[in-house]
Amino acid sequence: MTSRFSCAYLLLPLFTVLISCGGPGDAGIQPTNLASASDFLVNAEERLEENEEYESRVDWVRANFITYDTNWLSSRANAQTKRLSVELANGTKRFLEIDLPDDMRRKMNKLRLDLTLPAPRGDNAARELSDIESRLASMYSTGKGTYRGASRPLVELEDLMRTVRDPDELLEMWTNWREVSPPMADEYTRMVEIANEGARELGFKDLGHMWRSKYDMDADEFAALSDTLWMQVKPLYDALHCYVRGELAQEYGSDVVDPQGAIPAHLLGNMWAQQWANVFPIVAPADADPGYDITELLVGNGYEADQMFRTADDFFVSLGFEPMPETFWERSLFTKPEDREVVCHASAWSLDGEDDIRIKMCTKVNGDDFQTVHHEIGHNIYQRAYKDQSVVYREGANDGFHEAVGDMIALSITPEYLRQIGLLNRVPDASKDIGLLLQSALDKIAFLPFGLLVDKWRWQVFSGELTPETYNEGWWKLREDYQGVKAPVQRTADHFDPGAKYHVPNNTPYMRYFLAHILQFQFHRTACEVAGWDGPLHRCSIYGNKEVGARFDAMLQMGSSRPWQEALEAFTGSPEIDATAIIDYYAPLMEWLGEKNAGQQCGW
Ligand code: X8Z
Ligand code: ZN
Repeated sequence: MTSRFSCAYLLLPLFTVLISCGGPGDAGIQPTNLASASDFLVNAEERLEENEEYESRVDWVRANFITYDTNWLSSRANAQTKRLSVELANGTKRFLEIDLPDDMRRKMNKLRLDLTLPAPRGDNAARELSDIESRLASMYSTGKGTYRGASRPLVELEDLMRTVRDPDELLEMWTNWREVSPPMADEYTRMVEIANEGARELGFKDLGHMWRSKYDMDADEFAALSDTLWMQVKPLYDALHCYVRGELAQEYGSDVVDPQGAIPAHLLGNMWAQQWANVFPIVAPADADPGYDITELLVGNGYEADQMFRTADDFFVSLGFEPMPETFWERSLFTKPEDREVVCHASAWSLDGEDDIRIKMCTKVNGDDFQTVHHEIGHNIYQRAYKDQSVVYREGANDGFHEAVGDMIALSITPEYLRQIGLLNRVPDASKDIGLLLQSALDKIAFLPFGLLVDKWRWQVFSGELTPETYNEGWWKLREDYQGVKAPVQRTADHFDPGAKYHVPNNTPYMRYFLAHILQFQFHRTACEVAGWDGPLHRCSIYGNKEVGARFDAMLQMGSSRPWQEALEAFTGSPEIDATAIIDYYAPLMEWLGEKNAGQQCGW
């Protein structure tokens, strides 16, 4: 593949910067240095671009057809990419002390920070690391658990955990799925060793320091920012936890759910107790049940996976975005094939950095997956919006932005919107608002501490604060401290429970989802203001609003070419990420929870 960027195209603007900004700050920019930095970047962009498409296609084939050979091929391709990225990241070091125009400095930083798992230089490290990554990923994706003694893939267990209420059956699925991860522990330990070494070679204290450095601010400041955001929303989480625990204790009895303690992790309608909306029927207030259930609406109206995607695509089209291309419908994978192993965890792909965008997901027709379908299409919309950026800027303003796009749209799936698209006959009146808010909070508020702690755990692992002997104990300490959730049965150092969550064996950083859960409400609030909405935020749908769509698209098109604070300001008018929008959104629920919890001893 030839690069879409010729040298002349790229060099011209850079020299324009040099000539046009002759202030004192630029006196140190030496033309020879500038020319060599520029050559370096042009070359880096060309090589990355060429490599990226090849690797994506190999990875796509592997993810759709997991075999010994496709693992081998993808591990090879990933090692090659890693070697290239390590070479480029180390190559930026010689420009560290040189004054460069902002845009060139930004690209250098992006190259240095690009890898999630850097290998140290040398012949074998990239290969060893890629092989480990491939084995960990496969163990997860081909893993099975049991239900009533019969082997089941994870998607089936997840679906069952939505509705099964028998605590023993839930416990079986919960413990059995976690058999997938102890065999990962040694490989994970070795992986951490290698990647830490790679991060240190690039000038970071450890891999966690490198991950925290990706946010256009000092790494420590970022850690502090995430804690500040958590402290803003914690009172809401604590109130929700208190209420849900009380209802679960009534349902299961206080010998199963201690009314004063942490909630056993298998009872919350989700394999990882990360989103709780599936226990809504147990905890719903009788007088505010909104009277509909998305799963029932989808099933009752004969929806299949394809139509869920068409519906999400139509939403984006109503905002003025181009529909997904024909190739999206031809090449995506929407349901789990019976005849082979695939990676079922949902993902959105851009194969060529242009229009070959696709989704791979083992979709079930239910409310959870209706959300996820919007989430995934949001990724594709973003990928297409920034396709004309340099290859190093083809990513979200930060990774939290990428995760927030589709979720922000899904906040507009209001009863009125469901009526407009023919799924709902009658919109529940305002007396049902608490039910609507509670249902939504069970996903969005319940998720927050989980979103935060996964990477708190990894930061501790990467820094050495946790050792292989304490990996699992450290995990459960964070789960209990932040979420007030505990393991339903004794866990030991021989278990490796973090490995039973996709993002750990697959090395996908997780703080992005915490940020996204804050950002999506900021985006939603702005979108509703632009749309002139003056009712409660949870009743606002931006469906059909082209003005909002155009303004949103302008932010998406920026990719990561500017610091995320600027992208945020471009859309919301403020460069600050803050939790006031999510707090505003749930304000009526917070008040209601306060009344319900009065006299209860909250906390754990
Ligand atoms: O992994 C995802 C997406 C793909 S980026 C399906 N999510 C997190 C999870 O499943 O743990 C979305 C919500 C959080
Ligand atoms: Zn995502």
